[in-house]
Amino acid sequence: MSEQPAQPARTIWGRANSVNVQKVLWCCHELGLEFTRIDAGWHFGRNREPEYLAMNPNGRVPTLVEDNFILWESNTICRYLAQKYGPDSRLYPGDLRQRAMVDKWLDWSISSYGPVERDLYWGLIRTARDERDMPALNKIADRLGVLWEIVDANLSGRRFMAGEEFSLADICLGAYARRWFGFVDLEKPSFVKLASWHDRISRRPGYRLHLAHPLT
Ligand SMILES: N[C@@H](CCC(=O)N[C@@H](CS)C(=O)NCC(=O)O)C(=O)O
Repeated sequence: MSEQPAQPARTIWGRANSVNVQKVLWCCHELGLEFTRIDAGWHFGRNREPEYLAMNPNGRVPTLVEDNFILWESNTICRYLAQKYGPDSRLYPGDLRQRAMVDKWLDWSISSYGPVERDLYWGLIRTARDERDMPALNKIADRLGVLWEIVDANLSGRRFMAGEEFSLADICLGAYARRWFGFVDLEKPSFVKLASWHDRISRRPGYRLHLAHPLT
């Protein structure tokens, strides 16, 4: 009987309501990886302390620690985990063109989508109702609608973002999609293919465990 190689001691630093932490938690679930999570960031603090800054000089979450190996940047962490522990290349394909299709959405989500969404998330979810600037928030929702239209078009004839197989592209964009579909009180365009993709990925146990809880 072949023995499974021992898993390293794995710690993920970061609060569970951070979109960037959620991607990594979901990725671990898809790969069957165990971890200990330590709350850090925002009201939990810790991320400006010297010990944390020595691991991650950005003072941001998440940070992954495996034995003495330390890694930050959520999409990089997901890529690392998928390559190291997903030998069948399920989440991050070995074929370079297939892989590039995944990378494209990882980069797009963090460079084009995330920076626009941030102000909406804070202004809507983390601001008291009577202090919300709804006209400004609806303007951001319009900009995000234009971006989701690109995603919707990409899903034409594809079950998942990079083709027929679920991949890191679905995790990294799916974490943002969960928030988009959870936003209420906004004028949002609706997209059929986007909604059915989100429905498909939201049935995965990793999504249910790490993303389905209320937006906070
Ligand atoms: N590009 C970085 C961004 C990390 C980031 O900005 N994380 C946010 C949470 S989503 C954070 O650390 N905010 C400060 C805090 O929580 O105190 C990544 O993807 O890991």
